[in-house]
Amino acid sequence: MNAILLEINNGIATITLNRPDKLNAFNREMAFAMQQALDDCKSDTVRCVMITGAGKAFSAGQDLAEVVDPNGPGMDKILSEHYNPIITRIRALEKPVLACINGVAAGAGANIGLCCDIVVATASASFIQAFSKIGLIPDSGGTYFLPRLIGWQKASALCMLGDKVSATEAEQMGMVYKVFPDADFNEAAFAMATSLSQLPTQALAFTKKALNNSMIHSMDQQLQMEDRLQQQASKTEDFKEGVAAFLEKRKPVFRGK
Ligand code: LHQ
Repeated sequence: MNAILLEINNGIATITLNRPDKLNAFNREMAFAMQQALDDCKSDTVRCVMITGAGKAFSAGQDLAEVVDPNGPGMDKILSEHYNPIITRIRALEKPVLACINGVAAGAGANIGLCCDIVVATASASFIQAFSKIGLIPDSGGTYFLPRLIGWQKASALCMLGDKVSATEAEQMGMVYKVFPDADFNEAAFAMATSLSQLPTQALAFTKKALNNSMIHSMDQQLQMEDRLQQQASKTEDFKEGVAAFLEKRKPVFRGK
């Protein structure tokens, strides 16, 4: 059974974390397959990426059995070879990545979700910075993204206490964009992915680049970057189409070019 499934249809790539009997916990094989799937999403045929989990969980993070396996990859490799390349790929991918949190998201599983461009969750989902419970520190970008998403105090408390946060609490905190009732989740998440796949993909890529850099830039640097990226956006076919459609009072058809 493939630990990662990748399906591409009508501009939407769906990456499914697929070890349901282990709550989609990551082992080395799965981490490499995830990196490959994200690389495959660089194709121009993809204009939006959805990441979700098979079965009842999104992901329980690192497969803890692999950590203690004497034939396993070893602590020195797990972050540098498994998770960090996944996080950097998601942030560098020049298209929107939508995390569809379909169930519990713990440890690195939670943080892979939280580094995505938009995070939606089903009402029964939950998030756990499970690390302190096993004597580790939040990784996979947890100490980078969480304080920026929800503020220092809440991030600090969640990272230290490892409290379970419900989808509704996560939405209130700003960790999640929207929560949908379980019965509507698949349809609502897919509708959002469809909208994203029909937007001007290059403008979204430039937006993502600007937001990535806003984490580290001064205001002046950011204003200069917006200027540069806006000029690039204004040279796309989609910009011409957007303005023409507005003036002609019709719906634009963006092609991601
Ligand atoms: C699992 C796991 C799992 C293996 C459930 N591994 N089997 C980076 C650097 C280096 C090393 C370490 O890791 C990291 C990054 C990290 O992600 S560290 C954090 C690792 N994750 C955790 O500590 C979470 C561990 N799991 C849990 O706390 C619970 O399973 C949660 C809260 C996620 C779900 O609870 P339940 O819904 O009650 O499910 P369960 O605990 O009964 O689990 C179902 C099965 O899945 C069970 O197997 P079994 O054969 O008994 O049915 C678990 O053993 C297995 N499983 N998580 N991470």
